[in-house]
Amino acid sequence: MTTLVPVLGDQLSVDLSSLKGTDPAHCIILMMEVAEETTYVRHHKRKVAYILAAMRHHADALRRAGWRVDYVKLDDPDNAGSFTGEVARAVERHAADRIVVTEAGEHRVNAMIAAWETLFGVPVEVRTDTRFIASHAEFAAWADGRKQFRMEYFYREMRRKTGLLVDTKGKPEGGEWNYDKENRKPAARDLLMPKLPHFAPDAITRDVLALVAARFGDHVGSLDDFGIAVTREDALVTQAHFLTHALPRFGDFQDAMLTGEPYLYHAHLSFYLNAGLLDPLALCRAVEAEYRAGRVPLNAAEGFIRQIIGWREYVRGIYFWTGPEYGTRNFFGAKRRLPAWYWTGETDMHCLSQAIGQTLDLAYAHHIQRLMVTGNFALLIGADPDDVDRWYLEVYADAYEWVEQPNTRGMILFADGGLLGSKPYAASGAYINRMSDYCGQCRYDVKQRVGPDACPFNALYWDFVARNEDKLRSNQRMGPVYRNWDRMDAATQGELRSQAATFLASLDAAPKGY
Ligand code: FAD
Ligand code: DLZ
Ligand code: SF4
Repeated sequence: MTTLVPVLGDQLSVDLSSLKGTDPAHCIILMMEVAEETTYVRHHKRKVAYILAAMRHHADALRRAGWRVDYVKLDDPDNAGSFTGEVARAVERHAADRIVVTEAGEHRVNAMIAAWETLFGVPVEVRTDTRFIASHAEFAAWADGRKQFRMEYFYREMRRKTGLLVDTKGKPEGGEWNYDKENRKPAARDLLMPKLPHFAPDAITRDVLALVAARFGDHVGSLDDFGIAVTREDALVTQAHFLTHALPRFGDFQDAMLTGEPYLYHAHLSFYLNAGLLDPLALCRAVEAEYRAGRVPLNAAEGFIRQIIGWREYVRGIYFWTGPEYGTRNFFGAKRRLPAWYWTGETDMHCLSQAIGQTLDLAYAHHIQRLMVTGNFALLIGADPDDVDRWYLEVYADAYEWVEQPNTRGMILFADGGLLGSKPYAASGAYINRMSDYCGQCRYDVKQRVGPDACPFNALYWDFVARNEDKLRSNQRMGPVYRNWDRMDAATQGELRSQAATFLASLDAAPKGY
């Protein structure tokens, strides 16, 4: 009797559901580095290096814990190149008579898994991924029959379920469920801004870095100064560092952006949460403990917990509740290709060159850069959601489709027509100017709306509003925006639209990324 347990690259958790109740004496864990996963989009070099290095370290950790692990490396000459091909070889090699696997985070991979029983003629047990707080059934029970989804109501359910920041009478700590309005201070430069821990690559990671440099030289991004944690122990060091040094100010400066400061008071924990090195609920309990000990204010603790048990769970719920059809939605019928400079950062728009440049260096940008800079620009120019999805999936080391797609297609592009959020996050240059120091260092003038020096976001914003009037005017939350548009005289409206048309024509004439 041999049970084969395939463990995927984002399932690097010691208490993975597929391992629970499984007898190590009768089980082989299969871990596979496969070309299909490394290239189904052209992942950032740092992302591939992080995942492969974390996989290799996790295999060692599992072995130390008494498991038998069969690990197939990317450069193994017999490597079949896909999960299905490698599972086929392993079933044969180990005469496996059963497969147990934790469900995958992408429909694409779950479709592969669904075919295994027929292909290999052995029973396949697919287990729920218990690392999330809401099961698919719980999300469906919340979602079914609702005309409108709002993260806030789902989030309250998760607060009640976990008891996080809820008092003994079931009331939210401090009287409010959400302190979002206290999360919007613009950042000021501060010499005490925390520096992220850096982990020097060991021999295993150095091997992976050499492999990635040799094999994925044509993928975007840099491997320079690679210092990402690739073990659970080091991920826990980063978590502890965040709790002490960044969390206290996370709430105040959650939406802020500063030139040359990629992290500010953000956690940089999504890489580890999504690959399984850290446990989201344990992290939230640690955050709550910091608040209860009086070391962090409520707006920080609540703001952070909301991101994890609110947004993170909510986007996953939407991805699985809607199914693969969600990835085809295109409410505005947008079809503009992304410009080639999304892959180089070479643009005069300082906010975009900062957000993209740092993404290419680090495979990381914080939420407001993803949402209000690269995302906002993609929305305003009418970028094709397929291009935008692919770009976000490629460039961020925390990107797997379950989390990337609802954020991209739903949150930034409103391509789902308002399922995830109630109105598009469209903004002119004024928002970026308020929340960052970018505009002061830009060749464009954020105060101007037309003319050669005008900030492109300004005319693009009004053009987006006018262009999509038939789809958006009836949206109650867009009422004030259309009232402002209506107050402008026809000449002003015409100037704004022609300024945007000139800019868009120049984009269309420039090289494209895909
Ligand atoms: P912090 O700002 O410190 O937040 C703490 C944690 O909250 C994050 O680690 C993350 O786990 C969670 N979180 C916060 N917001 C979200 C959200 N909207 N959705 C899911 N989790 C959230 N996050 C990913 O993990 N993978 C992605 O592929 C991804 N793609 C995104 C694409 C777009 C267009 C946008 C707008 C957001 C995306 N996010 C994604 C959400 C968010 O930007 C990142 O989780 C965050 O920037 C990670 O950095 P951090 O760990 O420093 O986060
Ligand atoms: C993202 C990724 C990459 C780059 N490489 C591998 C790999 O070689 N082997 C593996 O098991 N997983 C990899 N992954 C993560 C998978 O793509 C991820 O597990 C699935 O998409 C399911 O979310
Ligand atoms: Fe970005 Fe406009 Fe500000 Fe330049 S002026 S940084 S383009 S918002």
